[in-house]
Parts: sequence; C-alpha cells; structure tokens
Amino acid sequence: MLRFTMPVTLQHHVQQHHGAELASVIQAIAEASVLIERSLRTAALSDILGAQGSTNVQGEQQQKLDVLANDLLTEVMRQHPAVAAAISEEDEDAIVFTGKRDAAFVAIYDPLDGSSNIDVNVNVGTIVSIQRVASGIEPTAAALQAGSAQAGALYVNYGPATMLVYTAGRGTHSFTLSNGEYLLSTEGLTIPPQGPYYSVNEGNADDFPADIRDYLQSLRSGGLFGTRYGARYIGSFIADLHRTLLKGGVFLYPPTVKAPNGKLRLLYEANPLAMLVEQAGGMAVTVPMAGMPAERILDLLPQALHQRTTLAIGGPVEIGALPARATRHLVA
Ligand code: AHM
Ligand code: MG
Repeated sequence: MLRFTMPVTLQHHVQQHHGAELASVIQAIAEASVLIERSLRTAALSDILGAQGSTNVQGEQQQKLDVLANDLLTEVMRQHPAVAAAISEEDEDAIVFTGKRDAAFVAIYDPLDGSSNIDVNVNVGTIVSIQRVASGIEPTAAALQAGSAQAGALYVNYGPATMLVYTAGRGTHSFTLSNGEYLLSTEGLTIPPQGPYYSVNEGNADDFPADIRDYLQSLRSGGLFGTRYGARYIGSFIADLHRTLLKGGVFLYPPTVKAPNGKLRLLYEANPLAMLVEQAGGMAVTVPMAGMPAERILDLLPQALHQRTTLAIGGPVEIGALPARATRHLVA
C-alpha cells in the first residue's frame, strides 16, 4: 500500500528542534535565498551577469549578482526583529541596525560565494553564520566570537537542484527547494569517514608547504591509505564542500606565496562550514606553514571581520592523516 508522508519544511524542522526565534531567522535567510535563486536562473536573460565595475573590501571585482545578493540579504536582515547587525564579506564594516538593542543574533555572510563562476553557469552558494549577542555586548564583538560559539550555520548550494544545509548544533540537515519551499531531504547527514577525493587548487601546488605536497602525492599514489584518491576541484567553495560532505574526502586551501594566510575568510566561509562539517562527524583545521601547530578552525579567536585562514576540512580519516606538525595536538 502506498503511504503518503507530509514533507517536513525547513521552518518546521528548525522550530521543532531549536525554537521559534532562530527558526524565523533561518526562514528569513531561506526566503532571501529563494529570491537570489530566481535572479540566478534568469541572469543570462536580464543583463545582471558580469562585473559591476566596482571592487569589494577584499579588492576583488564585484559581479552584479554579488551586489544584488548582498543588498537582498542585508534588507531581509534589517527587517528581522531578532537580527542586530549584518556583517557581509562584501562590506567593509558591520551594518548595525538601529532600534534593535535587544536583538539576539548577528548574521555574518558571504552572499554569493564563488561568483567568478556565475558567468559560466557553475554552482555558486550563499553562506551564513549566526552568532548570538550576549546582553551588553556590541554586535561587532559578538561577530568576533570563536566559531564554536555559533548559534547556527547554513549554506545554500545553487545547483541543478537548490539545496539548503543547516546546523544549529544538533546535527546537519539538508533541504531541497521545491516550489518556493525548502523540504527536508536528509536528516542527520554524516560525512563518510573516508572518501575517494581530494580537492585543492593544484595550480598553486608549487607554493604549498613541502609536507602538504607530499601528503597530496601520497593520496594520489595510494601510499597513504592503499587506495588512490581522485581529484575534484570546482573553484566554488560551496560546491566543493557539498560534494565533500556527501561523498567524503578532503578539501584544502593551504598557504601560498600570494596568500600566505590562505584565501578563504574565517568568518564568512571557514567558521560556518567547519560547524556544518563537524556536526556531520568531520573535522576542520588550519594548514599553517611547516613548524607551526595546526588549530581547530572553531577554536580560532577572530581578530578582524575580514580575516583569512588556511583550511583543511573533510572526513576524520583524511584530516587525521595530515602531516604530523599540522595535527599534533588534535589527534590522539
Ligand atoms: P569569493 O568569495 O570571492 O567568491 O572567493 C572564494 C572562492 C571560493 O568559492 C573558492 O573555494 C575559492 O575562492 C577558489 O579560489 P582559487 O580560485 O584560488 O582556487
Ligand atoms: Mg564572495
């Protein structure tokens, strides 16, 4: 006999497990992402592809869709009574909303990650970290708490299907956009302990620390685990991470000569994804130059909103096998 089960909506899921206030913030972000998704779907038809002609605080060229996604998310956050401030990768300073002294959260986001891939119709994503504002704390100080204090984190992967993956500290759960609504796909995602792929920009390999080059070589040759790893690199963090979360393996952005502290941003990219991956049984650590100890991403105390970090993130087997200097106080 066929049984019909009601699909579980995102809002219902968050509300049931984490309360109404956080649920309404996550739901508002989800609604903004639906509008971003619509713009992406028709961008090639409506003159919103291509460069805006401006650069952001990171000195990167902004795409029109970067600006559109940023404006949209910021407006939605401004209107939400529980959000005290918006902190965006695209804006130099925090946007602190007036008249919301008791608001419980700050929203920290990369509105459209991987936007250099938009013009070639490759996945892009929205990433959001939600920090709690303790009473008497300025919103900017709340944003500079360690990643381990995050109330929640989510990303939206705009792909053949649009998926939203969130955690609020009790597992990592995925939802698929269907007729304007996110419906539960998988409750309690678990990253495979070991996977078939490594993901890194190998064009930078000559710059990597020698022991990281050796590590990658031993994944390729099968010398490390007796099985040869394949390479996958899209160049959109969310697309690379979504695959890593589902299929297993490891994503790395090690230090390079051009980016000695890594390229990815701690607040907008590394922290939210570290929480999502840890909640799914994975790990996320820094990849310092040889001789320096690695640290758990979620333990880092941010010094600045736009701080960058090196990153290795993925399954416990691959992260645990990183060169010893990089994991010595993390692995028993
Ligand atoms: P963005 O936030 O400006 O779009 O840049 C971040 C992107 C990530 O999506 C991706 O993982 C990384 O940059 C790729 O960098 P590279 O081209 O150096 O490999
Ligand atoms: Mg970006």
